[in-house]
Amino acid sequence: MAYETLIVDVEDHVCVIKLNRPEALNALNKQLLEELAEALEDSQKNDKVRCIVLTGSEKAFAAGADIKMMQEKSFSEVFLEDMFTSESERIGRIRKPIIAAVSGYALGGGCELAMMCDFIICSDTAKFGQPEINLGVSAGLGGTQRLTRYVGKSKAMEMNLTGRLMEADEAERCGLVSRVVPVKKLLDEALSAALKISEKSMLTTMAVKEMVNRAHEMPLAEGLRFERRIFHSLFSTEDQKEGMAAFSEKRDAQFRDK
Ligand code: DAK
Repeated sequence: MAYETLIVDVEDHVCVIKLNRPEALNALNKQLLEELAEALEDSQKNDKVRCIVLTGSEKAFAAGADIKMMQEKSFSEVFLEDMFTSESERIGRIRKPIIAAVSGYALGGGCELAMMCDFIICSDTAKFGQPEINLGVSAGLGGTQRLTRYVGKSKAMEMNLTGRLMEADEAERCGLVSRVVPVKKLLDEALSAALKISEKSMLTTMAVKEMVNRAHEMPLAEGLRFERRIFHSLFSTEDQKEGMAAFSEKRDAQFRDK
């Protein structure tokens, strides 16, 4: 499938999706988000793909939603068209793991898109922020909600109220990103994490993604019960037998997603 705003490449069980609107620092518009939702759904259906890496350019992962596209819109237009709702919900329904590889600006909707992924590896040049307040609006794709859960109220409030950008080292310190790597190694590091994930049982991988995400959605007691029940159910899989046999026999496991 050919896209105008994305470059998509599948190799070694990993689908790399590169946002590709360089003239606008990968600003997110309807076309880009629709194409992204479609590319992710294709990856979900494609048995060859076991992990997805979402990335941008060295200068910008994405500098936010497209301001020029939004500038003249009225309340009734954005409300009635329910701007970005279906695209973001489609992205949120992907069950395979998605790693965001972020270099340069991840601002507004760009920061929110990175936070929709399962974890973020960023380069030492990355800058995160929710500067919508400077435009007279607020975040609208999770910048007041997910960011608060990632970094706590104080930093999220400061970033949303002042528009201050956060550099990579601060993002790592406060848990927004899992790791910071040199900019030239960003894609290699993200691919190597993706390849590691690709070697696991897809059943377990998808279950674990769902379990960790529940931590944000459920009270602790419910989350722990959910985790325990899924853990129990994984004993019904051939992959559990294979993984534990491989350990005992001192060999690599050959998972079959069964
Ligand atoms: N939208 C449109 N164009 C953008 C853009 C953006 N967000 N960011 C950059 N560009 C364009 C610039 O206009 C420029 O285009 P030309 O002038 O060359 O035609 C080109 O990209 C290069 O940008 P600059 O010349 O500005 O590059 P600099 O290196 O000087 O500065 C910068 C880089 C990232 C600091 C600067 O471009 C900047 O401040 N950009 C805007 C950042 C921003 O405010 N982002 C938040 C956008 S608002 C919604 C949910 C969420 C949202 C909306 C709706 N719903 C649920 C409905 C999200 C809103 C946002 O993200």
